Amino acid sequence: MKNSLTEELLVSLSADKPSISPKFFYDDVGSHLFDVITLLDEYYPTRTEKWIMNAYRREIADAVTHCDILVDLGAGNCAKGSQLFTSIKPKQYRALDISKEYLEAAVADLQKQFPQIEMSAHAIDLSLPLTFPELQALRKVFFYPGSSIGNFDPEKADQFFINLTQECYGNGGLLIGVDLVKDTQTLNLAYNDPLGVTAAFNLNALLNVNRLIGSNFKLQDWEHYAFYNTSQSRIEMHLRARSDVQVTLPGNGSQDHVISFSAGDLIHTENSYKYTQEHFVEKLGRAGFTKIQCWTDPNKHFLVCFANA
Ligand code: AVI
Repeated sequence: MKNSLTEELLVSLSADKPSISPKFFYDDVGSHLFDVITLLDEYYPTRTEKWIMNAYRREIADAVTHCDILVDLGAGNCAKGSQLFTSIKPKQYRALDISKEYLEAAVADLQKQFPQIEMSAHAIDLSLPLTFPELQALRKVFFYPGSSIGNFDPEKADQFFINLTQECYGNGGLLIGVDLVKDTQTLNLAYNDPLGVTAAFNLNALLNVNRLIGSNFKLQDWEHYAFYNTSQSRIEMHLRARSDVQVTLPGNGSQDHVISFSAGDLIHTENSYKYTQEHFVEKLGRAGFTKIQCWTDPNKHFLVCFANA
């Protein structure tokens, strides 16, 4: 595990455009920091999605019709998934996330409140194909809220949707939330909050990498840098070197690897794509989803869709 992670990070950090995968954000500290981000005034997606889910609760439940199992992709603290329990009434709830300890604690809590729903928690890497042969006979509703789909490159998002339509076997669908294209100022502020929580979330990836592979990133050498790239319709998050920096990645038995960065060099940590409603619906349709129903807020800042497979 340690060796393959070291190898992965050595390749990504030594590339022409150095990067650290966003999956490294979500250790225990990072997961909690993300929860705090969702409470910030500047970070509108979470509360706007919640507003849509509440305002259109009945319509959404009608669109979903029947649900044998709610498969919560990227469940986090399970707060969003559990809010659907009373309206769509799943018989089973399967929570998936990258951060296992965090997820298990959340599901254990929830199970006490909803003993009638059969629940399980599973750690997964959503960048890999999903397969649920044991759920084939059930009507599955995949739930992917929070615009996490925006963190996939558009081609990867297409693959992800195709994977989900196949896993539904014609019986089920996808309930998904996605952030919409809007004015640049609102977007930039959402990823540059004055309290510095997003900066801490971004920098924490370095601490997580240090812990996982024994590298020696120092927080004081790096700063948070995020901006909206209009031509790509995406927020880009980077860590920018404050000075010339050398980082050592342990060689695990062989020689250590030293990577040099100059002041101003960037490590790309995340893209967060923003879509127009038309483009997003077209994307779902291309992947094989049908009867796509959409709901949005009065400012058209965020979009929720239910797409039948
Ligand atoms: C998880 N994901 C949808 C968040 C986003 O908005 O792309 C991650 C995030 N990064 C910085 N702030 C929030």
